Amino acid sequence: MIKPINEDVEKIFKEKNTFLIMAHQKPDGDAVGSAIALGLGLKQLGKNVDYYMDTNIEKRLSFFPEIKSFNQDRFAGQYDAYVFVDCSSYDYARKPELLPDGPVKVVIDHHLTNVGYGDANHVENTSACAELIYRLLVRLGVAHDDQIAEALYTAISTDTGGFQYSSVTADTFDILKALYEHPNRFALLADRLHRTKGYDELKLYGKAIDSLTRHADDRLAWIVMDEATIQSYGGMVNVGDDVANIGIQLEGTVVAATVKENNPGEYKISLRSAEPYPVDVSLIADRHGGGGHMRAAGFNYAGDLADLKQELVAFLFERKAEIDACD
Ligand SMILES: [Mn+2]
Repeated sequence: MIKPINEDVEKIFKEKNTFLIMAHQKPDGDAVGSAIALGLGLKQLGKNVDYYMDTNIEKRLSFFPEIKSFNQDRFAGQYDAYVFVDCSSYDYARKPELLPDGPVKVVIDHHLTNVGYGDANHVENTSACAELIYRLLVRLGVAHDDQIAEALYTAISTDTGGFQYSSVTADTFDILKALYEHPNRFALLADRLHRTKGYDELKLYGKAIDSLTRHADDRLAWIVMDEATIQSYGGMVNVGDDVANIGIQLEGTVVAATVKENNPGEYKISLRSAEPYPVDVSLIADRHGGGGHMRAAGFNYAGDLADLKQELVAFLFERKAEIDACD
């Protein structure tokens, strides 16, 4: 049984005709896949769609033909609605500098830190934003063609580490079941999304592992990829989202922090927390203006890395009793 979607949100997609779709900065698989699945679905219904999206997308996600139509502004000045997918806050959205008032703002997201910054919002704790997009498309009567199915698969697969995280539910698999009804290339997609890496990318992962240190009685795994290293192996385009999952593989780790220096002194911090420990890393991300979930969160940071490390160590020691009780 596929669950419904917020009625106000559904109504806007039924009644309006021209949409600008946006997502968070540095879009991941869920952001790209959700935006594309929604865009293609709306186009199938004869609606007009533009995307305003970062095009600096990881290589493994760059195969969607629809990416070529990002940032074309074909309907600029005529939008009925602005749509934000997979974007936990308005500040974190990648949006035109000037977003004229008038169009209704719709937010579809699965981050519980999302306060609902739209005029109509559907925020629900699903494994990926794409679960909500799937449900919306069903409500709108969109037939899931191969491209839409691949976009949804990509989104859910990347946000759940290949359907492994605790965020995965029976609902997730109901959706997958429907996607698998189509002739599919999901095995090939899974390979591309989770295994295949370029030479530079794989070497960069090696550098990330080299930089790994442990703190807080080995409860914190700390990885730093500095700008020079990233640049010498092909730049940020080679830093896949899953680099953030390296530290959490280390036995005994409760929190893994991965520091990526985008520009000198400017960092993107990715946090992960391990099962079964009751540690919510979105609390840390929230303090720094970012967002996310209990097990995966992120934020931008421009301060001293030693201070950040100390903050994480303190965060873990505050929870020491609860953590030790889980061993
Ligand atoms: Mn997501």
